[in-house]
Amino acid sequence: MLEKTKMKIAVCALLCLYGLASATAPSAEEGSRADDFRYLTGYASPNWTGVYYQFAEYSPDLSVVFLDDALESVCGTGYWILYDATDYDPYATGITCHFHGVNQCANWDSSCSNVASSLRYAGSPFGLNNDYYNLYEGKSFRGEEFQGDTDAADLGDLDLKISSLMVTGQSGWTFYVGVNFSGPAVCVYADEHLTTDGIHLDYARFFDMSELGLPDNAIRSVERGCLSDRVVGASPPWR
Ligand SMILES: *[C@@H]1O[C@H](CO)[C@@H](O)[C@H](O)[C@H]1NC(C)=O
Ligand SMILES: *[C@@H]1O[C@H](CO)[C@@H](O)[C@H](O)[C@H]1NC(C)=O
Ligand SMILES: [Ca+2]
Ligand SMILES: [Ca+2]
Repeated sequence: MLEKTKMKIAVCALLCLYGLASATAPSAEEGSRADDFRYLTGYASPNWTGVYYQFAEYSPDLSVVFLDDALESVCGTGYWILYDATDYDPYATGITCHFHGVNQCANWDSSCSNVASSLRYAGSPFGLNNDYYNLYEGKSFRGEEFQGDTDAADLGDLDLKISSLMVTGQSGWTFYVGVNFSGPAVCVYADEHLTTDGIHLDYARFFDMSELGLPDNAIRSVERGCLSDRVVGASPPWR
């Protein structure tokens, strides 16, 4: 159970695709330093009340914990994506619901309240702000993923299928439209930088490939580092 009195409740950490959820009142309580454990506690009522479950891993079907279409508020750390359908909603095209923060709480707005049927995080399974990339088959981070923290000369089953992506941490990543690190490419650095009590979360997200200036379903390889003249975001230090 979360120790809510120690939780720094900051400004809105929830974001639906094109709208902010209602922000919570800032709390004056400044607790002890939290660790950088990634979690999302989902609550069945507003203001982080009611039945709840603390997620730490991918959850493709919220009915397993009796919270299908039930979440109205959340508290958490990390970047979490919630989907209307199970299995990360591979076929839909509407909104996905997003939480990003470090020990923050927020209420879902009406477009995301009582909607989520699956959820997962973006970023490294090994550490909150480790260098990592997540490539998604669908727009808005839907469907199957190709993810990693090392070079990938090809994307296996997701070759020529990538339609959205996220990077996390401090490294730049270069995404190529050719296999084996060939062809036109774009380098991406995190361009959003969150900090609470000295815990950092750096990320960049692209809901579709046009935001990166690449064609849809074109990425074929990934290399660590910034190896293209086309750069999105700026290299660290950021703070
Ligand atoms: C949530 O908390 C706010 C601020 O304390 C309060 O105004 C609001 O009525 C609460 N909402 C519910 C549904 O309890
Ligand atoms: C990629 O590189 C590997 C190793 O050099 C090579 O075997 C493979 O044929 C290359 N693939 C393409 C499509 O060029
Ligand atoms: Ca649903
Ligand atoms: Ca695709």
